[in-house]
Amino acid sequence: MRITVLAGGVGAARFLRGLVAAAPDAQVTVIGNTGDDITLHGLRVCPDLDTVMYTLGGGINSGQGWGRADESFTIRDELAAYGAGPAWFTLGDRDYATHILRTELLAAGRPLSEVTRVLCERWRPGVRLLPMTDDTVETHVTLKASAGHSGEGVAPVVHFQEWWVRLHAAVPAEAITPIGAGTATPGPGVLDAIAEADFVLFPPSNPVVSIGPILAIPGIREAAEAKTVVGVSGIIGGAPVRGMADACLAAIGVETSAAAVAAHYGPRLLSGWLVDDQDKAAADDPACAGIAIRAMPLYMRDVDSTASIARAAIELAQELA
Ligand code: FO1
Repeated sequence: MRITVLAGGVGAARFLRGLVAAAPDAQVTVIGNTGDDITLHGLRVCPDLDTVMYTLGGGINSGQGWGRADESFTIRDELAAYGAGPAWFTLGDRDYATHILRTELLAAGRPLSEVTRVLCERWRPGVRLLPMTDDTVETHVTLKASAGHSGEGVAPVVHFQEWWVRLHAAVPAEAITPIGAGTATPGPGVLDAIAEADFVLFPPSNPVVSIGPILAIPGIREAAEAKTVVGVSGIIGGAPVRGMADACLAAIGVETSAAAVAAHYGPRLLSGWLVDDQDKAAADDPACAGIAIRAMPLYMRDVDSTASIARAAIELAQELA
């Protein structure tokens, strides 16, 4: 069975652990979001690719969902001693090795897809991890010009990571834009992975900043629309399970509810949608017409409960295919 998953963020990585447990014989291809990528101290950091690679490869700091386990922070502290920021984005010593090697290979002219394959040779995540594109895409956030701003100054734009990590998405966003997505080309193997899949899954990732940038790459949404796509809601009872998807959804004028996110993806793209029991009313919501809704416990408490969710997604996809 060939399954292709569009993934970004901690929720996706945790879902993937359950998916590989539920379908150990499946060939799983993960199309990873690179809109979160940032260059710090001259090093290219790819949070959503690394979270999948570390989580499935056994190196993740599982409490945080990002970064390495058993970390130390000597480099961070030494840089801070020089006053070399940003202090708000923590990179551990072990994690630095990934960014150093990635940057070295990129500087030698190797595309991100090839660099990711090289890094995965060490981690053996058990899935094929493909960047959504080898082109540079960075999500930037236009902050609402607060009443306190003097004059007509242009609303400041910050890198997604600054909005997410330093500002905790607490400053309302006017717009969230995957810069470069519109002119980017799907990475090697991406369109084939979608076309050749038995079905496509959307894990409980942030629909705006994790799945959104992937779908914004010309050709990817269209390729997925031709397939059976089943998604798992990351919103339960009107709130994101983790992260701050509510702040992102507000930025695009979408209500923070399981039904609203399904409607946001739309019935042309989404064939099925798993919601938590608390949100089973979505099945009767006219906004979700054309999307098969199934309700079940959606909290990913551990690998077993996550595997149950993954199994339900597979079964729904097979039913709809
Ligand atoms: N998230 C934080 O809240 N604080 C951090 O200092 C931080 C550092 C960091 C370093 C490497 C990495 O791969 C991820 C990191 N993250 C941090 C998480 C990151 O902001 C998110 O995982 C994604 O970009 C959003 O899904």
